[in-house]
Amino acid sequence: MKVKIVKGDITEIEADAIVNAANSYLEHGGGVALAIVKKGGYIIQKESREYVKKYGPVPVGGVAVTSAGKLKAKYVIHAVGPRYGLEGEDKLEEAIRNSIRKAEELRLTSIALPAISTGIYGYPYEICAMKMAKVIKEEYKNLKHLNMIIIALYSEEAYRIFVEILEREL
Ligand code: AR6
Repeated sequence: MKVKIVKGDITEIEADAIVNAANSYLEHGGGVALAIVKKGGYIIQKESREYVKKYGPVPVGGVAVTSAGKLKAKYVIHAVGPRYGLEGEDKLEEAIRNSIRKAEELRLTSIALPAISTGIYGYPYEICAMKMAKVIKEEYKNLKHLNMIIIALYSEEAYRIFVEILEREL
């Protein structure tokens, strides 16, 4: 199992699945979510609405899968992170864990994750990085298909904090 930390735009990454930092209604209005729909195409928003219509809103900590439209990835795994101050860190851990488990369930070999909840939802990068490290340490033994986890950080600051924490914790 390889863990790669990269600085840049997650929509450019070649991985079987990319994870979106979504809200429960899968309305992709800002941040990574908007970037994914802009580049992948409206099909991602359309399938997201169909999902919510069929199954209801995705709970905080939960995930939903759509196709990836024009992106290089095969799937988008929409993970609903918690809002800082409103929903707890346990939900951030759950969102990360469910993303990785879903990719494994789909028999994918690679997944790219953004720093879920650290933009519009306000979580500090440190908490997200610690949760990523914890989940990876706990899950990697159970992974048969997934052999590459890419963490994509948009800002220099996020990149620096994630490298420091993951190098220490993994
Ligand atoms: N590639 C990688 N990381 C990115 C990109 C990108 N293209 N764009 C932003 N980031 P956010 P959240 C970073 O706000 O906090 C949306 O409206 C960003 O710097 O996308 O979970 C959804 O629809 C930050 O570190 O997600 C929800 O309503 C991280 O990605 C809500 O925002 C996450 O920021 C979710 O908020």
